[in-house]
Amino acid sequence: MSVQDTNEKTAAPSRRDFLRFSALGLAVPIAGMAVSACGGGSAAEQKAENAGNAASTKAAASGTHADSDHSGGTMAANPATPASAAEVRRRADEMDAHHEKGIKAFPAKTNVMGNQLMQPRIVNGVKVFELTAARMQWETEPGKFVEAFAYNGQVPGPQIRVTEGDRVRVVLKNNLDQSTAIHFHGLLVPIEQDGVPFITQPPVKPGDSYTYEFTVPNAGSHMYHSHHNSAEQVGKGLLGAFIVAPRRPRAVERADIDYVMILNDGSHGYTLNGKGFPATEPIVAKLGQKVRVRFMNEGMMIHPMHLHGMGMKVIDKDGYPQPMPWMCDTLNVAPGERWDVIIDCNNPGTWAFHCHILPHAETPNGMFGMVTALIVQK
Ligand SMILES: [Cu+2]
Repeated sequence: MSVQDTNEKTAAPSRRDFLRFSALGLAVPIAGMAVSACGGGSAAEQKAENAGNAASTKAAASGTHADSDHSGGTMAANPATPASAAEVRRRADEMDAHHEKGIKAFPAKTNVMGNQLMQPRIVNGVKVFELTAARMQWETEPGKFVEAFAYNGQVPGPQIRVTEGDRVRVVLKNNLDQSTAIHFHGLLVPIEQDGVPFITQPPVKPGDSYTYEFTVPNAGSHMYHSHHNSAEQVGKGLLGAFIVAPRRPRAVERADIDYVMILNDGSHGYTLNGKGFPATEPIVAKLGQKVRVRFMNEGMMIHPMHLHGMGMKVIDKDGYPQPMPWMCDTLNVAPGERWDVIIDCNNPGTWAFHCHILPHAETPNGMFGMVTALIVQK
């Protein structure tokens, strides 16, 4: 998928409005104003402006605008002449109304949430998790459905939580129309349980099942995901959290709330736990509580996650304790990485919590994608 394709999906509202303005002739009045306001200008100036207007019109007609990557880069079309104060105010009000609508809708309801804690079946002391991979339509934000590959009808798949030393069995049923396999990302399992087709096992064909079983070797925030046609399969939702509690927790990891935040950026757009703002889930804590956030990046891009109002104490990287915990307010989470942080909720309020690559979080029409909030209640 090209950058332009991604942009058209995620930034559709702004593009639509751009086209709508054009359709209503609002781009033309800008051009008209430019000419009349510059009536006293030189012929050369007018010619330059007309060329600019022609470029804008051409961009509108082709459905693109020059700053299509939202980089803030230099080529965005600008009106040649300032609009009237009333027109500026009208446009500002219109833009602000879009922003306000998004904020007011948060947290917006969608039909199913992913990443739900899964209770295993216990069979002779073994914790058994059954995962069925199948296609479905997934609602990333109200009314926006995308083609998904999901485990047990959830994106991300069900959240697995076990303890170091547990015996675990994962039974994969493949109801997809392509082969698949599960890799346990971060778990130091024996080679035959590593889930990589043609390296450690045959692919699991459509209609077939495959059983993984191992004794959970290492604590930490790990993941499970497809390791077959993975750009498509993981991008479309075959992923989940595999959290291993240590036998002996450290004092530094004590927390009142333990929250998993899985980042993704495939064909579903920019998502936190399978949802885009305003359908993302706020984290709610009481003043004085400690929140552990386990960031996991299942996407293909880096996402610097930024929290307003409070710092984050980084305690673990990929399940490995940091020799010395350290503080930050923006934490870069690269593909495949897991970072565990502790937030001391000492500042009441509803704090924005978002990816700081701004085109992953906001368009001219308001916030979207990788945005949520940490709500600290008094
Ligand atoms: Cu991002």
